[in-house]
Amino acid sequence: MSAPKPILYHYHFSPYAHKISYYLTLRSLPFFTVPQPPVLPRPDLALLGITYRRIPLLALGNVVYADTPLILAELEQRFPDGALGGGEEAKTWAKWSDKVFRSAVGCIPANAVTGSEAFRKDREDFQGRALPAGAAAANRPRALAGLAKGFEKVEDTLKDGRDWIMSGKVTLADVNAVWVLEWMINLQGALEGSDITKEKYPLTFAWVERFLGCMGKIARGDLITGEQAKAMILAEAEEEKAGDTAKVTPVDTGRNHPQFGRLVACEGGRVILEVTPSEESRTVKVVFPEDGFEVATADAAKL
Ligand SMILES: N[C@@H](CCC(=O)N[C@@H](CS)C(=O)NCC(=O)O)C(=O)O
Repeated sequence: MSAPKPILYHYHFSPYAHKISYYLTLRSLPFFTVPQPPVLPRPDLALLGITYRRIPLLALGNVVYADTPLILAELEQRFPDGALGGGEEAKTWAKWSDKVFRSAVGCIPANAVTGSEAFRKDREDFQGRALPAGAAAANRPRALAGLAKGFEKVEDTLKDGRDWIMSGKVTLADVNAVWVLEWMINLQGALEGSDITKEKYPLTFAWVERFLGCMGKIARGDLITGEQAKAMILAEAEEEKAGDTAKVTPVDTGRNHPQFGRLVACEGGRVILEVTPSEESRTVKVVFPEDGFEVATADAAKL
């Protein structure tokens, strides 16, 4: 049976979402895009009963997948012909880039789109802590030092002359590593005044360019509305399943926006919730990795 055409919920400047759009581009996999606002609320997701806030999300048939490593694993499995591979080493690079991302956020210049007061407030909710205006400048040297470590790691990996992280061909390791450095290189002002330059990290800058070159034009997907996406996703719904009410919460960011649903399975490193959107009898499944998420089950009343 052929896999359904993926539906990607994202906004164009989300670096995590780039991991997925770069992957889909490299694989030449056709997909739909439901553009999302960069801050809450996200009515297109509310239509599906999704309260988890992080972007990107990817739907395949009736199932919505959260968290980029899980999304990529699912795409590799569902579209095996030409899969990028990379195994455990690629997973290590995903964890590595999560860490570099935390430094990269501190290098976003104050005048970027993300510099507005509304954005700052939204991200306080996302981070679950105060982000006082002006604190970014004080934190910048530390953030740049963390980011430099990221560049050093890639420079060191490439020093034997290899073109790609795992040597001869592009794998998931490249996708998992490149998005965060590419974001910083191309975000105007992010590296300003730092010693993170082409001269200091020539192999890394060349690898980022090689990656962008081999992707060519980044695929944007066929635009659809949230209503159209909902219709496609619910058209595939199965009969409602029994299950305890559960709450799934990321351990790090976005903790104020857990996902509720009926717990239909928790196996193979995945947590599967079934969600009934309001005023609907049909359901949608939302899948999270166990890694990086807390699962609590109890009476609906107690959650
Ligand atoms: N571990 C998550 C992290 C995703 C993440 O942090 N995404 C950012 C956007 S780059 C986000 O959701 N920011 C808050 C928001 O857009 O609501 C993943 O791999 O999907």
